[in-house]
Amino acid sequence: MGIENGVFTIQGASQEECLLRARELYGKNIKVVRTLDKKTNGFLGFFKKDYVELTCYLMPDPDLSKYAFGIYNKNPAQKPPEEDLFLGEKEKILAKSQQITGADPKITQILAEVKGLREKLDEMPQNAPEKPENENIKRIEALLEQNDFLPSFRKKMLDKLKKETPYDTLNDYDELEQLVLERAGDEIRIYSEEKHYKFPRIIVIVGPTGVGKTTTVAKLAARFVFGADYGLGRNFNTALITIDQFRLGAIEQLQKFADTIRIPCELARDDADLKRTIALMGESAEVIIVDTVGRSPRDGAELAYMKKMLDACGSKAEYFLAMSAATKAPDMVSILKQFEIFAYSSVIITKLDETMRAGNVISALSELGKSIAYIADGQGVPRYLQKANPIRLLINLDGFEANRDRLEKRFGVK
Ligand SMILES: Nc1nc2c(ncn2[C@@H]2O[C@H](COP(=O)(O)OP(=O)(O)OP(=O)(O)O)[C@@H](O)[C@H]2O)c(=O)[nH]1
Ligand SMILES: [Mg+2]
Repeated sequence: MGIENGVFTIQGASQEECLLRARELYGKNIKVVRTLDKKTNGFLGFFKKDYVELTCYLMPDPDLSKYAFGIYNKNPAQKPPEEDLFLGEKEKILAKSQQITGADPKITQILAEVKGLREKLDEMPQNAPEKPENENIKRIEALLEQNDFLPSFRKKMLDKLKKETPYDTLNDYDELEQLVLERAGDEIRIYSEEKHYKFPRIIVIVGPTGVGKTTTVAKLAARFVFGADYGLGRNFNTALITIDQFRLGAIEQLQKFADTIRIPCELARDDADLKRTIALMGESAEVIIVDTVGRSPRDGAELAYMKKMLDACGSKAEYFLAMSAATKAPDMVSILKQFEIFAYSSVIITKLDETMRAGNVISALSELGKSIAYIADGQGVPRYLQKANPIRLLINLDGFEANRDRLEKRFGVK
């Protein structure tokens, strides 16, 4: 047993024993190239014994000097550089392999493949930079950020685009832009109103301070009062209640509007008052809309207090959360969560006219799986309130050139 050009044979009772011995002698970096089961001749057939012979070669090791063989530990100063060592060793092994493997063409083939792989590796540029991001994807990424889409939404959208978009399309910016709009549109859930309500229908508008709740109550009321003109089939007897006795001029603001369109409007001061007013109004009104006090989403105690009072509206009451489109996406997420105590059916987005972004609305609603029922985009009553549709939000995305025909075909709304 000796080593020649990095190749050696070793014998033992089993393969494990051979490997153990080989490692003791030459370290870990050995590769078995052949295993042979051998038999001794014995004496007239007696004392015949099986043993195993391994043919191995030494893989290059930067610290070969520690092993007790041949050339490498002669003079450490002359130790060849690691790369030369490897290449020299490889040549020798390949040469040797031709002798060893004369009987085993498989090993020659494997070694040739290893050589080929090594050559390919050598050809690859060292420290190759990461594959550059497609320029169009970068543009889209910047636009999504500019439109205040939540980071999680942006990542989801971009991963999907990169994964599912054919290479040609990735290079076609206009097409890519439409795909992004369509996919963003797919994330928008529209609230579908029930067709048959048991009257009186009670609608309660909740939301943070100053988002336009009272204005929205007025706009909604006008839609029902002039229902025939707004595609509701007919006009509805409508009445208003406000529970806002705190804000200066709150009741006057609503009362003035109610007088203009000649519908009743009452202030309810506590839960008993609210219950009684609803019962009274319900005798003639088909729709009762309740305006509430603006509450900070951070004020959990106030929200809980208002919830307790609003319970007087009964279990049939439908709640809508009014939220300004000018709210930052993370704040929208926390508002959507904090107002969940009202179990709101859907969301009304107000003041869309005040912003050229809609990524916050689309992504925050999508993140929490909430739908959108109405969009308000102006101070005028009742003109600036419309049933929500994805296109209204998509065309509000800054920097995107929406192909309206295509969006209308996809989302089926004019
Ligand atoms: N630009 C724009 N302004 C709106 C819209 N809706 C309401 N406003 C304005 O927002 C301001 C506040 O509206 P309100 O309806 O009083 O808001 P609120 O939520 O009832 O306020 P609080 O009761 O104080 O919490 C008013 O100046 C409205 O004219 C809208 O869709 N677009
Ligand atoms: Mg108000």
